[in-house]
Amino acid sequence: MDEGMMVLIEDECERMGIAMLGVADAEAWEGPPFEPWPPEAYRPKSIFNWARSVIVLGMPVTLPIVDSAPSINYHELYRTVNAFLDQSAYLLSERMNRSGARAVYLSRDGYGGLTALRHNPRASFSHRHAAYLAGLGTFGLNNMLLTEEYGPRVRFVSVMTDAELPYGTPMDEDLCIRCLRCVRQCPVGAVSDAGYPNGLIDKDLCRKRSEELYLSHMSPCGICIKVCPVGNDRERFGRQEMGVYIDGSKEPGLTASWEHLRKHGGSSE
Ligand code: B12
Repeated sequence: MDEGMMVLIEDECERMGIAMLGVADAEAWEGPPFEPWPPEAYRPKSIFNWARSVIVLGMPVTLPIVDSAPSINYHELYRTVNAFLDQSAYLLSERMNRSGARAVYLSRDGYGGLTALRHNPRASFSHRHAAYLAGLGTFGLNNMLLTEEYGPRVRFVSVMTDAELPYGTPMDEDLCIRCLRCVRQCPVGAVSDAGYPNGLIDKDLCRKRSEELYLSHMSPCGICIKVCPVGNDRERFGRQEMGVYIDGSKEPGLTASWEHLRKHGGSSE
């Protein structure tokens, strides 16, 4: 066990301002906890045969901005978080390489735009599964990994390394309460009530919705993560009242602010 390397990783993450850090055992992909599971070629040891650990970094998308989605503000926040995750994972991997380990980061997404997903709707590696195995959260009906702190409003990136690190294990408690809000409020009906992994979302319907929003600079959609009641961020921002997503007249001030944010910066203004 390389405890010195783990201290270095924690220090670097603290310095960079990383909100969530977890480590998964690269071997943990080999005994699938459920089916379907990422096939052999999508597992860490198939991608880099020297991989022993997968480090997962997570950063939140801030609730009041997700609340305004679809909007230019969520569009920009999404881009900011993506760039920050990739840069942080790159910096961490290079810092580890200078300290004698092998470390490689895989981009937080790994696809060249929505058109590229039309024929191949998968990336080469799934950060959600890495975060699950690292013990950062559990899968929700919306197919997202739900976390205690931010519910599904968190994005991930992974670093594969040959360092042997202290591993997390999947959480016992299921964080999804099956309230069906994500199922009922998805504007294109892409979310199934069967639950992950039996009810995988209709990726093509979701992708098409993002494509439409992209034309007005308001992608991605974000509704299935904003209507999820799970996450301590709801209390922090005083946003536990969920009815407002269905009936806006319950809190006219709040919905007026969302309308205001949506009216600017996109070509639909
Ligand atoms: C492609 C993609 C999309 C596509 C398809 C969505 C999807 N559900 O896969 C689109 C553009 C529609 C999309 C939308 C969104 N996404 Co997205 N997306 C990705 C991306 C780039 C790849 C996912 C992937 O391919 N994983 C790999 C495969 C192995 O996993 P899988 O699809 O679940 O596969 C299962 C089965 O299909 C089967 N399987 C997999 N491969 C194969 C192959 C064969 C041959 C077989 C038989 C079976 C099989 O096993 C798997 C396990 O059950 C990831 C980033 C990443 N690289 O991880 C982000 C990611 C999953 N997205 C994310 C987010 C947040 C979103 C959105 C909320 C964005 C938004 N709109 O605001 C929406 C939510 C949609 C939803 N509810 O699912 C986050 C999730 C964070 C979290 N907390 O969980 C990720 C991890 C990005 C990130 N870096 O944080 N996304």
